[in-house]
Amino acid sequence: MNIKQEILKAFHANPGRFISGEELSQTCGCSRTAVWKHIEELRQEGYEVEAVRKAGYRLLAAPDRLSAEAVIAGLDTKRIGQHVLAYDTVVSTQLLAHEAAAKGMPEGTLVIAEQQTGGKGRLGRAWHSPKGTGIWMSMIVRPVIPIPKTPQMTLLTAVAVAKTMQQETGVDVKIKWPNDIFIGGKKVCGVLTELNAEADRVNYLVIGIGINANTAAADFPEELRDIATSLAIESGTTVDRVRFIQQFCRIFEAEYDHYLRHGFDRIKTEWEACSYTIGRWVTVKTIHSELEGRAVGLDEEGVLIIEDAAGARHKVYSADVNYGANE
Ligand code: BTX
Repeated sequence: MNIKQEILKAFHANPGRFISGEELSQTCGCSRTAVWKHIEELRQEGYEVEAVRKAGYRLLAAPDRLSAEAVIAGLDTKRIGQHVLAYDTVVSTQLLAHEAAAKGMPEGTLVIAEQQTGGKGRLGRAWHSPKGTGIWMSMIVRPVIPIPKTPQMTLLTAVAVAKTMQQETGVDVKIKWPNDIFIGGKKVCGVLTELNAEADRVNYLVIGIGINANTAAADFPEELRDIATSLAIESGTTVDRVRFIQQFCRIFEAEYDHYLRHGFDRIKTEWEACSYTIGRWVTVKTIHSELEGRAVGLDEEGVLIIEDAAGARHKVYSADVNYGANE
């Protein structure tokens, strides 16, 4: 048993309340001295724990650090987030999540880091991931769905992130097809879905989520200053990153379970409701061609439908979308 984990869980289950050393030692199945030793360790890690004779211990404040224990302690999900691999500095959480998935880590495993030195965007682009300000995480999922449906998981993830942002900060967010989340025309989050599959079977997906949570304007490099923003800049308050991840796990799991049972319909409706793309005049660039037209909606599979000037409808599976000058 991870004693520190159990102590934190007990604190979360009893917010603001003192828990006696005796009670903690029973919950954790260890001696009161061992409880005391692990509380000392938590203090070293930045947790503020008050100790009062006869009353016991109570948690006053947790550090702003993404540890596995902190994320798991307040989590009320069945599988999403129940396994967390937390790091300080990594090249990319995507790489580590692929390794973990290949070793058999279960569905819902999260790989999170305080900083990425080689954060990946789509098509070889880079994702700026400065230390301690963002949520840089990759999630392993193993949906039993046909391979052509896997892009729906990107749309599902974007809906879950958008809902979490709205719930936690109240800001009005929009999703740009397929994978970006915007606030007031600036990017606050990107989603990168990578697939590992055999001929006709999904082995697993690694869904990478990069969220500018508490990034200050000055933390963005020159080239991103006009196009990127953060939740803190837009809402004026610091985001509790641990709580945000826990809420995201809860919302994602509910959407995902519904999707696995009932299909894509609900995601389609929710996605369209907060879409930045639908109704706009766009230029769509695929590897093979370029197309201009109005984005009119998603089809029932999650494919973007563009209507060109002549009224012909085109299906777009994977592409970069740019907006017209007046859009
Ligand atoms: P994307 O290719 O749609 O977006 C990348 C583009 O976004 C860059 O070319 C740049 O213009 C801009 N950009 C880069 N960094 C930022 C930032 N911090 N905020 C706003 N705009 C930025 C989107 O790719 C998918 C990104 C996924 C990132 C996550 S983080 C955890 C996981 N690990 C990893 O290496 N990638 C994913």
